[in-house]
Amino acid sequence: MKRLLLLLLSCVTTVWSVAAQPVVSQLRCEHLTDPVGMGERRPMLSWIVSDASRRGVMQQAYEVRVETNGRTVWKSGKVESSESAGIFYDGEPLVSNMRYVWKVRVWDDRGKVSAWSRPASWHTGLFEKAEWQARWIEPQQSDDRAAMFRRTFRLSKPVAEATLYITAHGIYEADINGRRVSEDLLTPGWTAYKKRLQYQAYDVTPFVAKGDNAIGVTVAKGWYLSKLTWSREFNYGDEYGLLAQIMVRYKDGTREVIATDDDWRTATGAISYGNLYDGETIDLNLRCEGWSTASFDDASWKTVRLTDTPLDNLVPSVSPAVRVIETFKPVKIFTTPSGDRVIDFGQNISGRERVRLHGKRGDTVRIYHSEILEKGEFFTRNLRTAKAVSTYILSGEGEEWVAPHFAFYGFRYIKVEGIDGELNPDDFRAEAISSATPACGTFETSDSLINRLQSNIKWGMLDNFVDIPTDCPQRDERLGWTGDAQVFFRTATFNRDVQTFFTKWMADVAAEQYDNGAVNGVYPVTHRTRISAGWGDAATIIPWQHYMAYGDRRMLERQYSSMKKWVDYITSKTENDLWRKESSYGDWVFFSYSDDLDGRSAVTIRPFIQQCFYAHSLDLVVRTAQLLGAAEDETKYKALYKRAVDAFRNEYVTPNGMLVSDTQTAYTLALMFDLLPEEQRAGAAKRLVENVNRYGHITTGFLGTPYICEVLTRFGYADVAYKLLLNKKIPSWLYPISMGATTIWERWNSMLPNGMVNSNSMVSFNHYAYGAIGDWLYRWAAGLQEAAPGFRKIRVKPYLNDHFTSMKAEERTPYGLASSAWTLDGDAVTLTVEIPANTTAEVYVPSASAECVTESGRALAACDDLTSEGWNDGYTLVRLGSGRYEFKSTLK
Ligand code: RAM
Repeated sequence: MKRLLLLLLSCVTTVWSVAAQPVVSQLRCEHLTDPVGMGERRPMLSWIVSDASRRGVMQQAYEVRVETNGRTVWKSGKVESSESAGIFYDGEPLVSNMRYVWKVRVWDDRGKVSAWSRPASWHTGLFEKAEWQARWIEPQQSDDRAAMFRRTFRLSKPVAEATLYITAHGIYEADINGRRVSEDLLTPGWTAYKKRLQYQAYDVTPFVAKGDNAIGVTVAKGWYLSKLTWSREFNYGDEYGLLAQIMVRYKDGTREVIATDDDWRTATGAISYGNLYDGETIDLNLRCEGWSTASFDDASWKTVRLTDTPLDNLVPSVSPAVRVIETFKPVKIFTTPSGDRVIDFGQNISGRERVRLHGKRGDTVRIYHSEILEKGEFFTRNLRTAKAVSTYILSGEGEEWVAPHFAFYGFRYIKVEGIDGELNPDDFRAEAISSATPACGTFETSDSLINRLQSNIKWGMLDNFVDIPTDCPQRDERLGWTGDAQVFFRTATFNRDVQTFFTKWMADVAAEQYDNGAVNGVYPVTHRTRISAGWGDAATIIPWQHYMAYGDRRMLERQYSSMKKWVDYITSKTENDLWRKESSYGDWVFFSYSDDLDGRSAVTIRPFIQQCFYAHSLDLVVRTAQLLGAAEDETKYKALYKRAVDAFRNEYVTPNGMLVSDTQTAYTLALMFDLLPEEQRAGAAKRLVENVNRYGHITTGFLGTPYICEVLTRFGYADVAYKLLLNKKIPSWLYPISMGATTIWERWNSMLPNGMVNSNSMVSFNHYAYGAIGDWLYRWAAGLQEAAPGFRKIRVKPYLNDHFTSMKAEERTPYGLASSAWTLDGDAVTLTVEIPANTTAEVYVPSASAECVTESGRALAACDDLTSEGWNDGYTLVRLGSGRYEFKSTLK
């Protein structure tokens, strides 16, 4: 018994002493977990420190070790630093196509050292173009069928490591020895192909072996060959192309490369489609069984054409590819009044159906896609010219599951044609696809409608973050609209970790920015759009907000010249410091009446909006110049900024503080961007409130919507912001929910209260822009904000509202999980916060006085693990370090 007790005691003490040490986890290289094909020569490393056993944990020092093939290439030694999110590799020069394994340990503020972390790795890409032995191959075929390429190869010795480097003109799927090498979809993704074509790298060691092997790659049209935009006038080229090489290292250290060359063979098979928008056809009778295995007989296949296409546009992928992220089962199968057989999957998604087919040889099954029912009928008018149909021609060889490989659709409903008898729910699935960015935030309240709104915001985002941030996933558009991405960016950062997703896309913005600095409305560029305020400003706003969210200033370094070019462009268009001439998009889809006899539509004149964004972008360039130490630029742009603001005040603000456009968007932008003199701000906020009360609802379009609630809250009208949030009548965020929405709509009235779809041709049920309210939900309502770039300092300041009994925001910051959760029971408040190690926080506890606040049952004065700084304007301010804290207080 005594022994047992002793044993127990020693277990307890070991657990205790282990827990009392810092722990290092979640090692990432260039923000990714164990990336393959990483292109940086000095990659950025980061990790997360935690220690649940105590509060106020700070890293004091770290040590990193990196090795390759058992040889150490970097020993950082013990470095005194609290930095854990931006350490640059500083060892021996990295070699291409090599796997590096690294680990880290840290010392905390008490000098306690952690154990070495579990090892993580990165695998370098190809640093030099000369390392590509592959040449582009083409099938010499120009019909709508997907091209198949194959080659057998013999590996003479046991393999230590094999890596596939691959890209295409079109989108590809690669198999080795009959197995798909990755779950990635739509690769190589969409970029400004002429300047930047991504290649992917995959560790294919488990796929190959000594002896005979085969690789097979299917290439379909994708973004490269499809005619894009509603006018179907743009594509990059008319020939499929493949560039690939498998780099093998044998166990004896020798190497071999199997590359695209004239030994490859090509044919067409089961898959065809005319266009990305129209959908895919699979003729199961034309399948080539076993075509990516070595024993397949390809005697009837054609030779390929080798081309001299230069390789200088190749860039490594930096961001997770598109994948299936969730699968849905049918929630309802029914026949519409006009006889269509329809399946409802319950959620509007981007993706594809997966269907189990059984039928006779030659039977044709068609699956149509739609986002919405109109009066109970399957509705496709809003797809415009996109056919969005999958066609399967059956082989009659028993039942099998099929799905499109290279097409995706925006849909919640499918219409099924060509299947006899009852539709069996077990035969149908819907697979949602999205760029596989890590989930990082959650937002939840006591109101199920607001939770539905949060879900719709999240799905609107997932459905539209399909390799690039698109406006919508369903109609003949699906383009990378800058304005939409700009207004939604902050909300995006709260829901998913989008740092690499935007690193990739912003590189395309910079790559295809016009020579005169003008920023197009869509990237990659498919056509010249209007050059517009709020759209072009994606070039300045996204890099700056990216830095604020993630703290990685390389985004600003990379984009800095693009940012300057954009404001220089605007400056070149100004007269007397006013940016007036331009046909911009204004406050796109703001609230208006179709028959506006008395002028109640909420029109904000476009030159006003332009001047707001001109000044704001200048402001961001000034801040960036300051940060990057570009003193001359700073002086130059500061002067321009001052002139732009003065011109704004002279032109658009009356002496009494009314704005020339007396609209919600006008006051919101002027206040959000700090354009009014101090003494006019409170008055402007009052006018904004009066305007909201006059209408009784929101009237903002894309540009005012992200900020209106923030501005109201900042100026003391959180109650009005909540009124807007909770309004259920059209136009409002909750109206679509009352109509059954599962995503965010393009227009406040995409569907009318009578159940009819808005008669306009531009009416999507999956545009995320209005979902930009999400940022306010996290940062103001729940009160979780960054107080320094990358959440190194955190501010928790919730705005309570008695419509709710609880609200909670959680966010995986670069330093770990932070959260703010409040409950309200009459006047009694509980505020629970969680602050990650290596950060500090200022927490504003809603309270009637500092005296009524307790933390975990203790009066603030008795807490030695935080500092209380007294009460002001409804809040008691406390400063604290990492840990979980529970504050209680009362509002009266
Ligand atoms: C529409 C797009 C997008 C918007 C532009 C101006 O075609 O759907 O949402 O940014 O126009």
